[in-house]
Amino acid sequence: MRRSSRTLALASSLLSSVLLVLACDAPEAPPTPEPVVVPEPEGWDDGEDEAPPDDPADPNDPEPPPDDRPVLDPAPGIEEPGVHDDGTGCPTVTPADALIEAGAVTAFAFAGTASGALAAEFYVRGRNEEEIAGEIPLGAGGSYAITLPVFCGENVVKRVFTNASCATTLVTEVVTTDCADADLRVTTVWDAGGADWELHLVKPGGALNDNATDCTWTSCVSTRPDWGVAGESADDPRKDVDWLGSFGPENILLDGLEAGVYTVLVEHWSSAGSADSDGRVIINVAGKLIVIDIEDLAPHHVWTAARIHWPEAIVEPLVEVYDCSANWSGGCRDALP
Ligand SMILES: [Ca+2]
Ligand SMILES: [Ca+2]
Ligand SMILES: [Ca+2]
Repeated sequence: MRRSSRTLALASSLLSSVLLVLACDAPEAPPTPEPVVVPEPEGWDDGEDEAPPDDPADPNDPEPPPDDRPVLDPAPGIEEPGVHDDGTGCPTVTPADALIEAGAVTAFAFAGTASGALAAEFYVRGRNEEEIAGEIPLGAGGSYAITLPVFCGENVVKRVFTNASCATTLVTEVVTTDCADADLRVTTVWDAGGADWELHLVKPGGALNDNATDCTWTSCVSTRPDWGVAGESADDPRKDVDWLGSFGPENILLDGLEAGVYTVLVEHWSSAGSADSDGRVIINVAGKLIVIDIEDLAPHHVWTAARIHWPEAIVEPLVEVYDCSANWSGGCRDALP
């Protein structure tokens, strides 16, 4: 007690000295003007008062993605091939391939087990910054099997397996050979409620479900329509990943486009699907990445997702939903687009 009283007395004396010095040294301050109060006009709210101030630039922030590119990577910054655990009680991933020499393919079947995982996502990035992403459905015990489009040359493939306490990222370098960098890749992914979405790429002047001008399951999986130069196959489209259940993905690639306007459409094919099924179309064209969200696509409805103008490589995202249930027979038979 005695000690603290002395300390207080000393502090008080020091404070007085400091105040005295400050008072002596301070220049004569001008009188503080009365603040002018401007009344708020009644009933007027331009919303500016609530706007948060702009954050000052932080020099430690990473560079923003160029051109407002959408972010698809579920594990940004994790690039080293191998398994990366972030958390505790992490899923056990087998096999954990760091490198896959896939050969002369445009798609690859990935399969394995992520024991202890409750959800999973994939991400593929090509050497020209092409990107796709989506969900990996997990079976019993965390087993999975999914065919993913891969790009020409070296790919970074990420599989991210999560549970309540951990995210495990498996990064795999996947190399394809004897390939060409396709001018255009169109990919669609959807959710558990979607029962067999169907991706279509219609050439300039073409029509939905016309086998000569629409690249889809009837025309473009085991055969190819002859687009571009007649008799030349390198400029024909290909649906290299087709899927009949939930989630997808489906993928169409085309190299050597004709001048004109291509149309991307998605049908919700099976009547067993949910009316509130969601998904997206991902377009990689001429170095651009365009992501178009699709919401509540009911069975036997058609979503016109984009028009692609070539050679300008301009993509027009669209929200055009068409109810084709009155004229559905192995696909929509009405005249679209
Ligand atoms: Ca399908
Ligand atoms: Ca051709
Ligand atoms: Ca929905």
